[in-house]
Amino acid sequence: MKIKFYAFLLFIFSSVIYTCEEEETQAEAIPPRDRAEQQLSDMDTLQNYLNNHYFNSGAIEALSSYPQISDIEITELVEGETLPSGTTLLIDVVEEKQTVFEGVDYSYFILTIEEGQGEHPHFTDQVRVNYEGFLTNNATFDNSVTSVDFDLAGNIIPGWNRILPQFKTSDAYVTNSDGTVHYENYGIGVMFLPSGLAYFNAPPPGISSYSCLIFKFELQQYKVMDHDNDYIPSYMEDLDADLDIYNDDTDADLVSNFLDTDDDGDGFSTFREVIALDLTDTSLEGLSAQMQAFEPLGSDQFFTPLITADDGTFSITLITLEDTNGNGIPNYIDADDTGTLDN
Ligand SMILES: [Ca+2]
Ligand SMILES: [Ca+2]
Ligand SMILES: [Ca+2]
Ligand SMILES: [Ca+2]
Repeated sequence: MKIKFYAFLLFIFSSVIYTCEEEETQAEAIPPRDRAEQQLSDMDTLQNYLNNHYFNSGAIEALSSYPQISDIEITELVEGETLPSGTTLLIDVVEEKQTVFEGVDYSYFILTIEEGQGEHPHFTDQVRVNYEGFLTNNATFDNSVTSVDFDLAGNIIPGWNRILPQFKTSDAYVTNSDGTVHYENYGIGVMFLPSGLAYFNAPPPGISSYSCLIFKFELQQYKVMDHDNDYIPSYMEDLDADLDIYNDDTDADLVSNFLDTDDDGDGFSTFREVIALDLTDTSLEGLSAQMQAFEPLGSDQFFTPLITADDGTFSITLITLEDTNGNGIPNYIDADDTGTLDN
């Protein structure tokens, strides 16, 4: 069992990746375009771009150090020009993927430089990334100067929380003497998004409505998020597994489960309706040994994210979901079932 130590508490949120509710309200005066029709048009735009641009595949392969987004150079293939040696036309290397958003079938494209050797974040986790965003005319509209943290469960463009979990984080990083962190073996790639998986009709200033967006990105770290601190990680609160955590509301109290501390509305807090066993140790190795004693975990068990206390001790909690009446629904989302309530 490998323990991930997420050492950073400073959250730097960039404004651009988040969609803006206020602008969406203002934009209601003009009805948004039909999503399915816009997707057809955007696929033309993206395919055209991928057919007319290449990247420096040979130079990246020849790098002596781990690739960074600044190493990825995408260049337009001018009409009549032959493909330069050591380059690859984007359409020949990208993967086309599908997803559903707002009930509409979407396709998008990914160029994988390296998948990464750490772990896959969940679609509701916090991620630390470096990125550069640009338009299909290759004009850059945003980029991170240093690594930034994003809550994928926040008001983020839907392309991000679908694509970043397909990559892995870094498995090796060191903190330099000046406090900066050097990462290795992270996931690195480029995503090509139709407007429907980006800002659609409500972009921030500097981006036109219905713009297809392209992002180079490095996925450095992640942290499992439990937004309501009820022991159930937010990705598990997407009960219908549709990548939307806002439409899951077991007790229909208009508070989505990932923000609801009593998910089934039975008057008992969710954290009391599961069995929680705290494990603590002064070393990561010691904690890891304690955790291994419980392996393999049952399908109804999981560990919460690691917590490092001010005094340097490490702790983690083993959660077991109880289903007292055996109806297949864990107690915390079964209003007829409370279980032991032992914490
Ligand atoms: Ca939760
Ligand atoms: Ca859902
Ligand atoms: Ca909850
Ligand atoms: Ca409850």
